[in-house]
Amino acid sequence: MEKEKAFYERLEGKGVSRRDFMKYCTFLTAAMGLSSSFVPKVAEVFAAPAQRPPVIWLHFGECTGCSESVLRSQYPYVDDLVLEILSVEYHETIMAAAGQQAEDQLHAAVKKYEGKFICVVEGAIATKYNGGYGKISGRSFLEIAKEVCPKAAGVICIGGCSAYGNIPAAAPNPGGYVGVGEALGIKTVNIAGCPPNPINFVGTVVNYILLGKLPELDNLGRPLFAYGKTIHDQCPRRSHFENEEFVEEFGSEEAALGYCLYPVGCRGPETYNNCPVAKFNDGTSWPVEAGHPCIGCSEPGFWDKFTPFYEEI
Ligand code: FSX
Ligand code: SF4
Ligand code: F3S
Repeated sequence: MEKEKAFYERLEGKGVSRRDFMKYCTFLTAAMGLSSSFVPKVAEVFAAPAQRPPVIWLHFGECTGCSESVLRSQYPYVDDLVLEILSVEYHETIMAAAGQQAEDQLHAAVKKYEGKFICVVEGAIATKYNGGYGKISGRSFLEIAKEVCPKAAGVICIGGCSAYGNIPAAAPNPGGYVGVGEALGIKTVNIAGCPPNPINFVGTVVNYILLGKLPELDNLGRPLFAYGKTIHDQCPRRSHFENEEFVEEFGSEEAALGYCLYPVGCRGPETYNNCPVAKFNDGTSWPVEAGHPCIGCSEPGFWDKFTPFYEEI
């Protein structure tokens, strides 16, 4: 009770009402594919966490857009919520320590929480030339990943780079960049997207805390609650050429189809993600709604597989 009271006071101090918070929990519960009866339990995970899993968050070859996406862009308070439910022991972008101090913190955290921590990885790993194309503090990404990941209770790849190689692995890829699973020969939970939707990461973590297990995954390691359907299956623009009323309104099937971005290279029919429902920036919009074709950012093989962009393939 005390914990919960202090939590709501902290939220209010940041200008977030209890109502806003419950709205967020309702949205998150639905996005996780759980029934509304779970809303109070989801709220409790944040307000009075029974446990806060320790997290070691590694950065390899990437743009840090994934951290930005989780920590800033959605609800203004989502960063605080992430920090409420997770005990982030190491995260290069947000930690105060630097240099040797940061290195020491990493080693100490791995030792202290061995077998218990969640390893969140952002970014791809260079595998050629002994991992020589990507190093931190004199050690290759490959060396660091080999040391840290096997000691974790589970590895969550946040973003397409750590999941499948993504942009760092785009041709000609001289460093031999690949995703973490491929580099280490391990199974990872893949929160795909470039960047992924923060709700898909938070939903995965809340699922782990609430139900004691990771969510069900597809054969590419992506949580089914978020990546179970294609963009096209959920796209409002689709209705324009499949709905008789729209066709009538537009005058012809061809004109109604003109509203769809397929002719300018939309990869929605082959891309699995929940963007049309989850949206970005506090539910403001998502690429196709903003007039830009989906470029397939949550699929393995992105970027190369979907270029040249803006052309029908
Ligand atoms: Fe990759 Fe994330 Fe794209 Fe960037 O760190 S998925 S380049 S948005 O930031 O890894
Ligand atoms: Fe499908 Fe893209 Fe057209 Fe939407 S815009 S209906 S996702 S092809
Ligand atoms: Fe990516 Fe397509 Fe969504 S480009 S952000 S999966 S609409």
